[in-house]
Amino acid sequence: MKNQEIAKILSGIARYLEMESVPFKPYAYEKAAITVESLEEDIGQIYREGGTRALEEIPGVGKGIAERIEEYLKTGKIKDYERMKKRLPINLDEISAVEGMGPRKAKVLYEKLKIKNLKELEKAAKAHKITPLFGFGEKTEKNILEGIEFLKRSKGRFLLGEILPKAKEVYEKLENLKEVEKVDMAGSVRRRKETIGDLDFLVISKSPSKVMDFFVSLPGVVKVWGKGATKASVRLKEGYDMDIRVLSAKQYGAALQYFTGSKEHNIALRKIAIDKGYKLSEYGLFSGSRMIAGATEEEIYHKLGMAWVSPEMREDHGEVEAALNEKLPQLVELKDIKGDLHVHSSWDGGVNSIKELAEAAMAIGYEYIGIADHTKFLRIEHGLNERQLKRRNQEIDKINEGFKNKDLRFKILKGCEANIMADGSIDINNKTLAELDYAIAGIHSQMKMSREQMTQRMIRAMRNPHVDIISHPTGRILKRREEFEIDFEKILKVAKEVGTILEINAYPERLDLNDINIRRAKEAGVKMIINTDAHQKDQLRFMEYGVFQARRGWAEKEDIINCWPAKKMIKMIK
Ligand code: DGT
Ligand code: CA
Ligand code: CA
Repeated sequence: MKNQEIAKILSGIARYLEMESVPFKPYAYEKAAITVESLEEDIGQIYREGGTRALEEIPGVGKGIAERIEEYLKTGKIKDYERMKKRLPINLDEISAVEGMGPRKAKVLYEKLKIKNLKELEKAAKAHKITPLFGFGEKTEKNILEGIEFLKRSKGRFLLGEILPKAKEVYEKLENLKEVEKVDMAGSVRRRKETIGDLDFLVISKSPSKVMDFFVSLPGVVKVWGKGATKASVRLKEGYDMDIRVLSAKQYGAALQYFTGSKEHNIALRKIAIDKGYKLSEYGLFSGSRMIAGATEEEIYHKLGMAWVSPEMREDHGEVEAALNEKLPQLVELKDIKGDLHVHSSWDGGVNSIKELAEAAMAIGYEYIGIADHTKFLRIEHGLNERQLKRRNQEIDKINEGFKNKDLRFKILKGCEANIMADGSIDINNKTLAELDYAIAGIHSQMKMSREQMTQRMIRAMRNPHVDIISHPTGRILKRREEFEIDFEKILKVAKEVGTILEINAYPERLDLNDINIRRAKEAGVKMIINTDAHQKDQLRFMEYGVFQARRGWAEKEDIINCWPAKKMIKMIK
């Protein structure tokens, strides 16, 4: 599949066009990149079967873009793009990864200071060479250095959302190998941690050497760190590593338990074993020299006097005590989700029409979908004003009417994702908010406020009786932007008091609330909702990442309002 490569190039072109200040086009390319990236079909296949015509059927792909995709599929490159890169040889991946550094700023920095990459940017910021430039104040220099520090801290870790699909591909290939009796992912990817250092696989096989040969010659392997009789480690072209171990069935459970981690969970478990006079290792649970468990994880946990613990909870955050005392939560599951209330339609520049989104939601088996278009403050996101919202609502009413006539129980809910202004007011008037089924409000600007100010800002928004849900409550973007400063305890207190629902945003870069905040909200009795923030229909499948995060935060069905019966949920948000 060339989808990812092509998406990357389209988004590269978008950034070059933005550097050149070409109007509208960057947006179109960016949008096409998002679509191609989350396309489930192989784009090469689409082209082979239907030519550029078929490519143009992909939402967001027009004639020009289709031709460029064709050029890439035929020749392996796009001439225009190569020219752009030659003219402005900037490592934009590096530079624009720094929060606040867009393509236009990168261009100024290249033209004035010949800055091409992160290293040169850091050097220039430290030497205060950026301040004297037009439009780059002293604060920018500080922000750049903070941004670079943040990047360094998250370096070498990959988003679960980008790496899990790849892990699944490898998993399937191993599973289909006839020498493989059983395969599992282990490590942080099995625990569904939001970022992943490397992938770990465990396999049962009687012919380990065959499995080793297969593993080190998987497509995309660019380096073999090591290859032994039963274990191997490789580097993939995308920059991450994968480890594999082959085991016998007898000790597979012990190895799976050990290599799933976390290390902290394992240490806690080993202590329980010692207290019982046993010894626990990756080879099994032993009483003296006699192995008393090892084939499955379940028997190991049971022999230790505890219930099996879901991998997402294995962080030594109290799960060991809970498992000993039969107090483990009934974690929420993907199949419990009945709908998604944070979806952007073509009204605010999203890719799909409301009808297409509704159909996609029905295909998943949802009972409802909530359209939460951006509102007017967010001009770059084509935010809607009061009048446009009204017109959009009419369209929704009409589609809903059609569903009713066809006896479909499915419903589209009228929402919005309004903007919380710096003073905590909402950018849409109360009258219009009252006409919606629900309103989400979120912070999208001015994130560098003091903790006190930010807390008051959020609280004021929550106290607006028309605001039902706060989207991505801490504003973080993984590997890019730290959470903003906020007194989360206070937020929880007010949320509990006025019944505000906090969002678990399932978008892979956000996953906001994070696991720890989810746990805190649950304990404070604050209700949450898992939403995808999809900007196109294929992104509705991001829901699973939100569910993983919710499980890592010990959330149960009753904590998550879109697991409730639809009627009860609607009553809650009205
Ligand atoms: P990652 O790869 O950084 O996202 O995180 P993990 O948890 O996948 O860590 P990794 O790949 O280094 O090791 C996989 C598991 O193996 C880890 O979760 C627990 C276990 N493990 C590795 N090293 C140690 C160790 O020194 N002590 C203990 N108790 N367990 C270890
Ligand atoms: Ca790992
Ligand atoms: Ca590893």
